[in-house]
Amino acid sequence: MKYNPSPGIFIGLGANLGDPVQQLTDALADIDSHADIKLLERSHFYSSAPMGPKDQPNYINAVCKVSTNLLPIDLLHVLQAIELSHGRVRKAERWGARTLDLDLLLYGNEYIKTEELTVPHYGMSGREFVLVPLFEIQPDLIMPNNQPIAHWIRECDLTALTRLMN
Ligand code: A4P
Ligand code: MG
Repeated sequence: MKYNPSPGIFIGLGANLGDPVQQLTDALADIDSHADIKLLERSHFYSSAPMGPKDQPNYINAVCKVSTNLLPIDLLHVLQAIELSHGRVRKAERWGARTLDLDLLLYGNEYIKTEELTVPHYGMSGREFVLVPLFEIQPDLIMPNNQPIAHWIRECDLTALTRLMN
């Protein structure tokens, strides 16, 4: 079933170590400068309270929309290479602090479930720091469960989310 009216490809960006605004800015430039990826749109940056362990700094989050002829798994590998080039160290702790996290949120209308890749991203519909920037760039999005994104935004607690000037 089709859930995404404009079959875009959306990537979630997050960081809470080092200089998060700079890392997100650099990651967007890296995404756009890749030969097979074109950056179409990006949201504002948002400051958000950490989900998961609370003894970590606030995050900076954003979402971007791209076009690419890469297959989803190849796009994931490009995103992981960009994470590593920005000093990302994968740790055992779930939801711990990181210099850069790039999640493939949606790839058109595709459903993918392999050991390496789940699309739509499993956590996107419950996270205000994903939904609000996604809404900013695609307000007519119908989420994978067939409800408009506006419905999910209404359910969110937005008190710990602040839009930045960037
Ligand atoms: N993977 C499967 N599907 C995907 C996908 N759609 N996109 C696999 C990206 N990766 C995907 O990811 C673990 C594995 O997920 C990868 O090897 C990949 O094959 P990871 O980035 O190494 O680990 P992670 O990010 O620590 O785990 P997880 O569970 O994905 O964490 P989340 O969900 O990304 O959450 N609080 C705020 N305010 N803002 C945040 O951005 N982020 C997290 C991390 C915690 N708290 C946060 C935020
Ligand atoms: Mg991740």
